[in-house]
Amino acid sequence: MKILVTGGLGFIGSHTVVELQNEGYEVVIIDNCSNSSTEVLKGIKAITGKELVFENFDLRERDKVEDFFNRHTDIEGVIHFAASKAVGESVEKPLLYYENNISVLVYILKELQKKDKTNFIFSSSCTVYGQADELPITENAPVKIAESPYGNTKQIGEEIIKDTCKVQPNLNAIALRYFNPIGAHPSAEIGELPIGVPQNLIPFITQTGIGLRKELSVFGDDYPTEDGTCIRDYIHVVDLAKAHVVALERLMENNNVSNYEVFNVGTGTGSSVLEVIQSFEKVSDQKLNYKIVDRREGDITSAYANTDKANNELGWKAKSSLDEALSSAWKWEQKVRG
Ligand code: GDU
Repeated sequence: MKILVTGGLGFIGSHTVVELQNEGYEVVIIDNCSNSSTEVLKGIKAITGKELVFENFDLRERDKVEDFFNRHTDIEGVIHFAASKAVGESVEKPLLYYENNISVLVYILKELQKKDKTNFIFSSSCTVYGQADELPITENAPVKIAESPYGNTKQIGEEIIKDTCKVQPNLNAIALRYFNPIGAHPSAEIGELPIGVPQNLIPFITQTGIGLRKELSVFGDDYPTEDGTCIRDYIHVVDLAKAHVVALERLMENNNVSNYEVFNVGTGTGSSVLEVIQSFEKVSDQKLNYKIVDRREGDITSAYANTDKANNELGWKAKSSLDEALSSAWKWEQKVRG
């Protein structure tokens, strides 16, 4: 069975390609390498030993999207990762985000609606919940007004798919709302490669650990949490990748309750920034340089998932601990820069 993975050279995309190949799926990747490189193909091959098809083009070129689907009529499912994902950049360049994340989604769905039956998985985010009123967060928690164009594209993306599914019974879709993906493949053949100064916590920690950054700034210790730092649900990227494969199976087997469903994908456990630092210090056997600074604008206090729906209906559960995830991130950092 042939699956299209857009953005398949990216952080979550590449790990999902590995899990798909491990389960025997044939994979076609479309990626424009805007935030990745073809080196990732070597990493994937080193893990699975399997071939795949890679096409390097920009999905904003609509004629190329159309041409692609005309050439690959046997695609049975699409996992759509290709998107821009930096919150701050989205505030500076909103139209780039709306074009990359919304126009492209529409182009792909327009091709899929020509098919008799088609399965689609969308990368959504826990950002749609904003600061939820109740923790842990269930899928029924209200979607809050987006804090950034990036967050807005995830909300609008979900709405576009939901509205399309209503009138297109041939479209079978699942949106996965990711919490905070971290870590790397245990082989250290693939991992996260942020360009420039990392905005996210874990790559900043590992780059500080390896000596590339002087110290980590912890953004605020006066939040209403036990140790005063923000709480997030950090999920190992391999666990997250596996969630895509089981979601795809649910669509393929027609086990879905409705033709549009939403699932939280997290561990169900919240960890504070200081707990993450402690875990890193333990697995790397070294002290981390850090200082407490002011809060970062736009950060919410606490977000972690209620994962009952994914556990019960997808039969999926995150397996890796925070220590295991950080240990894999550290192994990857050492391989890349060591
Ligand atoms: N943090 C620091 N120092 C840093 C980086 C992060 O203290 O140098 C803290 C943040 O304040 C936050 C926690 O670490 O409390 C996690 O921050 P990340 O930037 O790693 O993750 P976020 O939860 O802020 O970001 C996630 C996704 C984004 C987007 C965002 C929406 O990674 O893609 O969806 O949620 O709010």
